[in-house]
This record gives sequence, structure tokens and C-alpha cells, in this order.
Amino acid sequence: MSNNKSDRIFSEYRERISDFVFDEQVVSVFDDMIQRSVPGYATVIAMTKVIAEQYASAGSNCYDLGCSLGASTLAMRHGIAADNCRITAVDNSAAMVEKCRKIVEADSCDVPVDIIQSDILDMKIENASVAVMNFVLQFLAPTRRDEMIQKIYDGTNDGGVLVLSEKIAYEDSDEDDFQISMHHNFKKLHGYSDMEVSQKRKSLENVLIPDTLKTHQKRLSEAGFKKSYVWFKCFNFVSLAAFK
Ligand code: GEK
Repeated sequence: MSNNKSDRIFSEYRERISDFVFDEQVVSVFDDMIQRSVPGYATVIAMTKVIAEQYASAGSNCYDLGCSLGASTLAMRHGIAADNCRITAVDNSAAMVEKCRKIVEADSCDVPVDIIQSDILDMKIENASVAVMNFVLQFLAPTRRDEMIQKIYDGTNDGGVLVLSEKIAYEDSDEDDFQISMHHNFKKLHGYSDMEVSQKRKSLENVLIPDTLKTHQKRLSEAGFKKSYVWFKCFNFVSLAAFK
């Protein structure tokens, strides 16, 4: 059950731009929005399956933190080869969770999935072999990010992995300008107008605050992850695999 409605949310001029929220309107166009907005999104989801296949261990839990419509959940579900794994998918948007439940119900696979509406900061994470946070930490208040990563580390078993995908900022302002400009060009070539790009950017300004790659790696290391590798990068989007 996929959602093919096209995203026109910011196509009309707005006098006032309010902060972006994951409400019903966003949910109704989410598939289209994320594919046309995040360079490499489909690759990150597809490779989440590849990583889960390798790292999910028998009798452990796998987490999709900030699951939206469950794309990473389904990727993991169909990748997991180990016995008796269970996936917990979490999102704090009621509209996302409702639609995610329908999508997961329509999918058939032996691996059980629990879909929970909660702030990921309030979730208990335990006995994890794979935790996935694809494009979500960026939406948490910067002051809560260390705590979130620490909570994942503490709930992960030795040998487990965290897949962390994020939009990033660059320390060098010329490089930052280049990456942002390529990201905007990516969106334009996917049919968004300059006005749509700029109104969406304004709406996300206080909501999506990117860290630099160095900040992510420092946070992962300080939480205790012994190594983190960038396994995917496209313009200002990266994905890391961090190992306990
Ligand atoms: C995917 N991972 O398709 N607690 C729980 N959920 C949250 C929180 C929070 N504190 N903050 C934001 N969210 C998905 C894509 S989208 C990325 C993730 C994007 C949720 C929010 O409701 C939304 O569903 C998701 O994180 C971010 O791989 O839209 O750029």
C-alpha cells in the first residue's frame, strides 16, 4: 500500500509560513515528498535491509525510530534472516502511525512488528541488535540529541549496529553553500519550484537543525560506540553505521 499523491503543499504563495509539522496533509503526500526531497532516500532504505540482514541477531529487537510510514521497518522486516527477532517502529505523529499501521498490516512477513505512537525520547530500548534512525535525529531539539544516542547505545547489545541517516551542515561555508545549492537543484529537477523550495526551507528553519558530520561522530563516540563509518553520502545527506 503506497501513497502516490504528489506533494504540492508549498506550491501556493503564503503570507505567513508556520513551522513544519507531520500532520495529515503531510502524511497524505509523504512518499512523494521524501523521495523528491532527500537525495538517495531509496538507496538508504534499500541498504537498511542489507545492514539488517547482516546484524540482526536471533532473539533480539530491532528498532525503527521515527518510522513515518514504515519504509525502514519493511526494509528490515524483509532483510532479517535471524530467528525470533521483533521490530518496534515508533513515531510521535498520530497521522503517521495510523497510516503506517495500515501499510504494515498489508505486508506479509513472519517477523512481528509493533507500531507505537510515542516520542522516541520516551521509548525504552533494550536487547537491540539493529537500531535505525533514518532522517529523524535532525528533528530533535539539539539539547536532547546526546541523550537519544546514549539511550540507543545503552539498549544495544555488543556487536549491534545503529544506522543513523541525517541531513548535515558543513563547517566550511563555501562547501555548505555548494551542498545546499545542489540539494535545491535536486529538488528543482524533481519538479519543485523555487517558491516551493524556499517556503519549505522557511517552514523547516526552526524544526530541522542539521549538525555537522564531526558533531555526529563525536556524539556517537562519546556515547560509547567504538566505530562509526559513513557508508552513504550524497550532497548534504549522510548515513552512518555505528558499532557497539
Ligand atoms: C523513513 N525514518 O521513511 N519522536 C518520534 N518521532 C519523531 C520525533 C520524535 N521526537 N520527531 C520527529 N519524529 C523515515 C523518515 S521523517 C524524515 C523519517 C523527514 C518523526 C516525524 O513524525 C516523522 O514521521 C519522522 O520523524 C521524520 O525512513 O520527513 O525528513
